[in-house]
Amino acid sequence: METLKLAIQKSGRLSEKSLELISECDIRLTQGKRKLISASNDFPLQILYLRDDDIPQYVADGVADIGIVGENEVMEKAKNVSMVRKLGFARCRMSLAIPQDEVYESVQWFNGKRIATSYPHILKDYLQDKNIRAQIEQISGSVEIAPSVGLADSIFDIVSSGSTLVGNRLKEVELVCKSEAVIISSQSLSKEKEKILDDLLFRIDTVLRSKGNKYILLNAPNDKIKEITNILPGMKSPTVMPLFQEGWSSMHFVVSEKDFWNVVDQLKEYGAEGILVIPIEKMIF
Ligand code: PRT
Ligand code: ZN
Repeated sequence: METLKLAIQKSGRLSEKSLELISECDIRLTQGKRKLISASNDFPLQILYLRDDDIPQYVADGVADIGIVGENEVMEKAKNVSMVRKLGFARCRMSLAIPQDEVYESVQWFNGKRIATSYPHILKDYLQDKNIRAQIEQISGSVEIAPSVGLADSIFDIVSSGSTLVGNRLKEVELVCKSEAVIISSQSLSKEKEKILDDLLFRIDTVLRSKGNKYILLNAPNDKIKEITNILPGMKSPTVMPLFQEGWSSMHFVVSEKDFWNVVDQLKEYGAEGILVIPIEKMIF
């Protein structure tokens, strides 16, 4: 029996969520002694702990079969790997930023300027696309201090809350691309490994689907059941059960997180009572 090798980040922003996802798929890991590798007794999966920058290469070379990594690393390394799932965590954007007191009108500002970054390939493609000639200064960390120490005029880096930029008196002027954690896969998996990957993706999909949804239980006056059903987006038919108290029923249904507050406000207007909101562990279709 073959084992699928999954590379995840050893320690950093992606590590905890990557392990959490595996655990939510009900795959329990036996810890490797020095935490370089761990395996599972209940699913044919082995975990390799690596630096995130190395994951695309390891997957492209087949040392790992699949990996969880930021799209930014995949785009930068442009390896022969397939992106098989977006995972919805570690969301960030990749942006150009310049000193706060600079006047900025258009991307033409960057003509003839020096831009510090750890992502030279993504930046080069972007500049080429915009017809900008600039000098790329590749540095591996603390990109945001480059302008203040005179190493560059501007930076191209990952932005999340924006507070790092503000702390370094920089302003974000162009959003180049967005990124989130993704699963990448080698393009030459054996039939057996493909099957394991399909099984894993099936579990991951049920987890991801459930994350976006809530299960709602409530009591409603019978004469409002129709109205309540009409405000539930995409809901064909909620479960309705009579309560002991005459004229009232219990309704059960699933609602997506994005519609949730909107729906709750309307439910109250229709006289719904005892509204219970329950997280869903898995959703299987
Ligand atoms: O050691 P290893 O090489 O494995 O880790 P690393 O230090 O290279 O990566 P790590 O753990 O910092 O980030 C891993 C991945 O998380 C990145 O490749 C992105 O896909 C994603 N991610 C999400 C981020 C951020 N958000 C983020 N905010 N990666 C880095 N940052 C940094 C950014 O570089 C900047 O310095 O945080 C700062 C900006 O944050 P704000 O909130 O101040 O805007
Ligand atoms: Zn890294």
